[in-house]
Amino acid sequence: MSETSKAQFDAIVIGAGFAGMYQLHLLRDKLGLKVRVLEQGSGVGGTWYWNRYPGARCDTESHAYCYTFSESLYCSWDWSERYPEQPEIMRYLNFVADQLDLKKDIQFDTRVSGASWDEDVRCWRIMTENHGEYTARFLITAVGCLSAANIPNFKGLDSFKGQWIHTGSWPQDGVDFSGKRVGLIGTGSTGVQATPVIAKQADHLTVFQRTPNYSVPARNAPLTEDFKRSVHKNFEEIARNMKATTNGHPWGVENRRAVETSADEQERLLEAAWQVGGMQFRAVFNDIMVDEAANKVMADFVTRKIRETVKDPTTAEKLTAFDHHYSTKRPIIDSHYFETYNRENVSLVDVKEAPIEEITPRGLRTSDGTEYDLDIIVFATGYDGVTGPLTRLNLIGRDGLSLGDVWQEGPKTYLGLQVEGFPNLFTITGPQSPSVLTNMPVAIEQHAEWIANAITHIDQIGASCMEPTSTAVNEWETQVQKAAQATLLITAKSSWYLGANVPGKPRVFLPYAGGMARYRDICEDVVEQNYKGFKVA
Ligand code: NA7
Repeated sequence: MSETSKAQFDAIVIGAGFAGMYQLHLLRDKLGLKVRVLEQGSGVGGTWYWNRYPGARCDTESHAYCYTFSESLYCSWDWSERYPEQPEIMRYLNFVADQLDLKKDIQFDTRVSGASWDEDVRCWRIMTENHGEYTARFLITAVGCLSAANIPNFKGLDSFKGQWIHTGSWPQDGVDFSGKRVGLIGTGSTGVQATPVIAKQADHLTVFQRTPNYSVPARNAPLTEDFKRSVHKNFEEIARNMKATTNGHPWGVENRRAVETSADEQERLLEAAWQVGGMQFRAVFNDIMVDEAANKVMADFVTRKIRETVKDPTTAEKLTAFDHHYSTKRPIIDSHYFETYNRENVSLVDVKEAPIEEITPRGLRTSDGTEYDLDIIVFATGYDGVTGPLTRLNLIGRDGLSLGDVWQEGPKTYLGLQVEGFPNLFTITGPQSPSVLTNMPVAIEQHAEWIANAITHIDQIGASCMEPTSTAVNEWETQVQKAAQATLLITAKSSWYLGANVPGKPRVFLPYAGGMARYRDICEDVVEQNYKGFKVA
């Protein structure tokens, strides 16, 4: 094969995490296409490959944070803990890649620098930084929703004499915190996970908090042999439930309204759910995301628990000065986060009151003039979520239009799967799909299967291109905004779901909030109506 023909593929997939691996399997092994996955990292794992920070762990229970397309694959893996830690997820994904013989078609250490649609030959030209150019009829992004780091543009960062790290690109060899004065900026899921672990190693840890977050105990624990056997035995039921629920988890929300429950009963139910811990805590009542009075029941309960846990009243006050309703920002579960503030070597600084003004050679200074001497600064400052990983790919569609330009005022897609003017581009868990509001592997499997079926359809009818119509895109945007407006999610003005964490990003609700089960039905209905809303030419 010549160098040129080697670089021609039916499909190029960008990213070798959960999404890219399954898409490769479907397109190569089920459809018989010539596929290549381009992956920036040196191994599979996607977001998990980079997120190696201390305490990195999934918030979905392990028996639901995995593929369910194959019972034999599901039953040939045993998880060790209730929530899988990053190294265990990496072992799982490597196991899957080996079982399905995926690695031979993944090109590692390959960063995509751009891609453009060539209308004359109806294919995508994909450029890489270090491995030349590829062409493919189909381009599928499997780049994750939280892979483009948000590093605030603090004045003086270059002058810092110590070490600074963003949690999403953690050094492979780890970071030694022993004897160090550590500053951690950010108290989202990442900061909340990292704080207790770093606190145990560091000489002193200062947490810089802009917005406090509600969090519920994860109650992580090793899994018993009985539990491991039972999930294998009940595979079908677990997989069926995950497909049927709004959130893609194997548990549903109770059919019970907080506002119709007596105060004593509310307390009893919440206390029991608090003891069980985890994301299910939200499932005690079905009105907390739509009714402010119901939501307040949860918010008050969690606030009281935090105040009971944190001994210093000033710190407790700062940790509970919430600016949003319970669970309207990404819900968090933790392992001894609030207890950590009772340690002598941990302090909390409110940077809403006095924002970080400058990073200095010795640490950082806040606007009230206080200087903090630090050896290491950890940026747990999150991501340019959902749209960032796509706009940073430099995708150019028909007529030289860039995705960044088309999405200047917020993402415009059809079903979060395709963008008008970008034929044959498919975006797994793209904006305006349920993605981050659901258990990701469930959303990923549904998208990858839908895309494989769409490609089969295109080939079966002898077409060459597929893209959405403007009408379908506009109607979907209305549905996405309506779904968000029907919930309290839209009220959390500091949420990254709305792009609020990235300066200059348009404030538009990014995921589809109508629920995974309903979304799946919509996608199936579109297919039944002969790919309604898509132009297949
Ligand atoms: P998040 O949830 O976006 O959290 C980032 C945190 O960093 C959050 O507390 C931010 O405060 C804070 N932040 C961001 N910029 C600044 C500046 N300039 N100054 C001070 N503090 C800042 O990201 P995570 O990595 O924790 O979690 C991402 C997802 O990964 C998570 O939702 C799960 O899906 C897994 P803010 O709230 O914006 O005021």
